[in-house]
Amino acid sequence: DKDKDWWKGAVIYQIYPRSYQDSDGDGVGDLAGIVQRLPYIASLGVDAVWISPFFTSPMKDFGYDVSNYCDVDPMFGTLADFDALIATAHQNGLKVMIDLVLSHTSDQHPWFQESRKNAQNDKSSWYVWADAKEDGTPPNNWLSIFGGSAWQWSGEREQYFLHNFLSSQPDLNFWEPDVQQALLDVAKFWLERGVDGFRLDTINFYMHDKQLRSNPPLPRDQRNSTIAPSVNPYNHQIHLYSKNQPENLEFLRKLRAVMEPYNAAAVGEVGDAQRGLEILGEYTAGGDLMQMCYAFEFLTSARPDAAEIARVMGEVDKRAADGWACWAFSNHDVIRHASRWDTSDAALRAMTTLMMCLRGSACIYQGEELGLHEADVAYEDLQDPYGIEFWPEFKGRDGCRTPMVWEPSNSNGGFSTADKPWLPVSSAHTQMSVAVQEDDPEALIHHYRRAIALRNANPALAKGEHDGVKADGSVVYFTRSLDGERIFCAFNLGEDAAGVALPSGSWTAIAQDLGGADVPVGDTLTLGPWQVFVATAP
Ligand code: TEU
Repeated sequence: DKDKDWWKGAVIYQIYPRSYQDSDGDGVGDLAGIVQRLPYIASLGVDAVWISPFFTSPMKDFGYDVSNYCDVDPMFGTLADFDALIATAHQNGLKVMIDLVLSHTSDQHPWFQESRKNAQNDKSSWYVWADAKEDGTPPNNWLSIFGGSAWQWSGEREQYFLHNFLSSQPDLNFWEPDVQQALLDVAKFWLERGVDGFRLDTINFYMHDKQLRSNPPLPRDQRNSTIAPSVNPYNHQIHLYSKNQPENLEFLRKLRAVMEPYNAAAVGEVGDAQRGLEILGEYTAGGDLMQMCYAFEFLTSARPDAAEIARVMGEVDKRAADGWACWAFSNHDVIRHASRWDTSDAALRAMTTLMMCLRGSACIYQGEELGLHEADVAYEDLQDPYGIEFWPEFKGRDGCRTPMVWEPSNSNGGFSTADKPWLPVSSAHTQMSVAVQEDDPEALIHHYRRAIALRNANPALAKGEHDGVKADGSVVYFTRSLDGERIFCAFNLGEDAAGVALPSGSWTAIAQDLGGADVPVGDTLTLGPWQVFVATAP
C-alpha cells in the first residue's frame, strides 16, 4: 500500500519552530511563520516536515517540557494556526510529523502539580517517586543526561522524583496504566487533527526498572574519554535499569495500534551510546512497532569516512535487518555538521548525495541545505540551560538553534522584525541566506534539491534493499535494488583520486548533475576527489 509506506525512504525536513520564521515580530518563530515558508520547503522536494515541540510549555527546555499536550503555546500561536499549517502542508504535498515528548512532562503540568502534593491523590503514581535512603541520599545511582543525579528531592511530598533530563522535566511512570492511556489519548487527539506521524522523543526512556536497581558502571575502556564526567556523567554508566526496558515495546505496540487507522508513521528517538543500533533493531522489528528509529551514528562524531560508513551500515544489517533507520547529520541538539566535520564544500556535497542513496529515511535540519555552520553565541546570549550549566567546557545547543536566514539585507536575515530575536542571527549566516543561494546556480541549496530529486526519481534509492555497504580505501560503494531495478552507488570520500571495480551489468549514469562520473569504458571506475557515481541497470 503506497500510502501506508510513505515514510519508507522519506526525506524529512526538521523545523525548530522558535527559529524558523517569526510572523508577529516578537522575536520568536511561530506556526503562522512556518505556514508562510511551506512552499519553500516543498520546493526542496522533501516528503515531510518534523516540527519540534510547539505545545504549551514554560520553555525550560524550549518546548521539550510540556505543560499541556493538547494545545499550542501562545508564543507559537493557536490550534487554529496549527489546523492551517496542516491544511497548507497537505496542499503543498507535505506530510506533517509532530514531536511528542511522552517520557516526561514539565513540572508545571497539572498532572505533576497534583502528583507532588502527597502519596494519596489520584495522580500520586503518575510520576516515579521513591523514598530517600536512610542517610537522605537518592534511592539509587541513576544519572541525568543534563548532569548530576537523576533524582530530585520534593520537600512538599518528602520523596525523590525521577528526571532523566532537567529536574523541571519529571519522568512519567509508564507502569501506571492510566498514564499510558492518557498518552495514547494525546496521540489520538493529534491524529484526529490530521497529523501524519510523530517524532517520538526518547522512547527508550519510557519504562524504568520497578525495583530501582542501581546501574552498573561502564568499564573504563568503553567510556567516551573526550567527554568530561562533569559535562556528561551519563557515559559512566551502563543504563541497564533506567532505560531500554523490554516493557517499552508493549507500550509502543499500543501506540502503533492507535496510529494504524490513520496510516501514520513514527520515528522513535533511541539514544544509547553503547547499544543504539541494537535498540533501533528491536524497536523497528516486526511491523507492529516503530516504522523507523532515529540513528545517532552520524550526528555526534567527526565526519565518518568510508570504513566507518561501511561499519555502521553493516551493524544495521546485523542488528536491524528487517528494521529501518532514519539518518541525520545535524539537528537541534548537536553541533551543525558543516562545523563538526570541519570539511570542504565538496565533501559536504558528496556526503549529502550519499545520504540520499543510503538505505534508510533521512532528516535534514533547517539551514543545513544552506551549509550553515555552528553559530558563535556569546555567553551573555546563551539560552540553553544545558550550555549555561557547563560553559565553557560544553557550550550547549544554542549554536545550532540560531534563526534561519532568508535574506541578506535585513539585519535579522528576514527571520524577524524584532530588535532582538530570542537568539541572535549569525551575521556570517546572512550571506548564505536562501535568497542569495536561489540566485546562484552553483550554491549548495541547488545541490540539495538535485540530490533529493535523484532519490525521488529512483524508488530503489528510497525503498530498495542493498547488497551490503563496502569500503575500499576512500571509496564506499553498494548496490540498491527494487523490483528488478539495480542502482550502483560509489562515493570517493577522499582528497585523492581512487578506483573501484564496476559490477557487471549495463549501467547508465544518473547523477551527472551532482558532479557524478559517467560510466567508464572498461570495468574500473576512477573517481576524482569527492566524486560520486550513481548508475542504474535494468
Ligand atoms: O534529546 C534526547 C537526548 O538528549 C539525546 O540526544 C541524548 O543525548 C542521548 O540519548 C544520549 O545517549 C531529546 C531532545 O531532542 C532534546 O532537545 C531534549 O532536550 C531532550 O530529549 C529532553 O526532552
